[in-house]
Amino acid sequence: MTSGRLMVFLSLCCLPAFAADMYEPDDSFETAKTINIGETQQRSIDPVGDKDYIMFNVATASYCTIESWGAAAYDNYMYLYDSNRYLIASDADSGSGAFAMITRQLTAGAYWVRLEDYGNNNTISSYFVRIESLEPDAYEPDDPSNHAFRVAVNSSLFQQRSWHNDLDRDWYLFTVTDQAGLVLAHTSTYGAVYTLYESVQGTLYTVASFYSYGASAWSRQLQPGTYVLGNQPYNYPEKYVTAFQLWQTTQVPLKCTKLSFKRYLSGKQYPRHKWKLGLQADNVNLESLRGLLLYVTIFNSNNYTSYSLNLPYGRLMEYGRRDLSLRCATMFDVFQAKLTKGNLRLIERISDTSIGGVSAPDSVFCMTDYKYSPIANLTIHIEARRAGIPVFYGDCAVQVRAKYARTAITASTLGKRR
Ligand SMILES: [Ca+2]
Ligand SMILES: [Ca+2]
Ligand SMILES: [Ca+2]
Ligand SMILES: [Ca+2]
Repeated sequence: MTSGRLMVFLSLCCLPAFAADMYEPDDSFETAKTINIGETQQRSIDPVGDKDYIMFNVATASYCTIESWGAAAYDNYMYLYDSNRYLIASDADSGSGAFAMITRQLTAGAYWVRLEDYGNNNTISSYFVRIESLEPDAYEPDDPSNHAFRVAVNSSLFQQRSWHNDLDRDWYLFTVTDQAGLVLAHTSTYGAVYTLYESVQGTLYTVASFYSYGASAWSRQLQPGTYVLGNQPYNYPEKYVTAFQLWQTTQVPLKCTKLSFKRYLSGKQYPRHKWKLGLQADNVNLESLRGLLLYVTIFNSNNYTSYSLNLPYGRLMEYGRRDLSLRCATMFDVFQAKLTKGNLRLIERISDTSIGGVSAPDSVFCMTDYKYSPIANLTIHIEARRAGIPVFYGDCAVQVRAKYARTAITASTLGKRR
């Protein structure tokens, strides 16, 4: 005891430039000072031969990292002891520079760390030590049988989670009653393995596996059923972020509210054409359209021709912040989706005068044969996809009449439509 005090005294009086080690005396298990998980302590190894014992408690079995760091000139050594004070790990240089760091899965209990100069022949005027532990995430326990996180259909979720130890597996459960799509995004440092199972009367059958490195996304189309999704660390326990979208493909009632086409022939080397398409789908929420691609096919059953259009030509729709509409303008067209009285309305206008631009749907309007079959019976199919997987679809039929004039061929919908 006397010598310990003397050392502190010497340290204070002879090396005033350096902060005293406020945790001294701590040269034995008995005199070790406590460090909390997540706490950083500044210490010193002084005089030569000083040992710093630090005690910490692990509340739940978890992956712990004891890290030390300091000026590059220094070199230390670390020992880790368990509750019985048995040495379970030691390290020289796994931390920054020549500083020691130990990462290890620890069961609940008390532990001791001993830090000293490498070789015990120098002082370390200042160094830092910190203990981090991967805590169980907020969704634990989540074993697959009765605690898995239930994912609602037609929803998205974002979770910050962890595998707090080697054995932790995190689980999700969901039931789909129709064709459905699952899109999963995972972000972590060391990677993940996801396994999708179908649960049939409590037995899990593997459907697919997905390996994530860093940040990855994965999508899968699902048949009706109950599914369990489990993940585990690919390399090491760590914190991670997972995001899901799960939706069922739904059929929506679809109306064609406007369909007109005009092709100008005169005075132009290349034909100019304009057309408008208005589609109205009931019970489609504008919010649900974010990030979707819309595919529209128009089929003429008179001459078996079809015209396909990807709205808005492969670009994701973007929110118009001012008027609550989704809008996309390209070089050739303007596309809009508007929410009107709870319904989706799609409006597309093309005014194409370019060479090699967007091709006009001449054929489906029966233009080549307008004299003999001026009425075209069209079927319009719309499909909204996210990550290539259909979210909803709708079909409607419409008749158009083709007209001819000296300068133009036009087509318009027959009869009054809403
Ligand atoms: Ca010390
Ligand atoms: Ca000490
Ligand atoms: Ca977990
Ligand atoms: Ca878990």
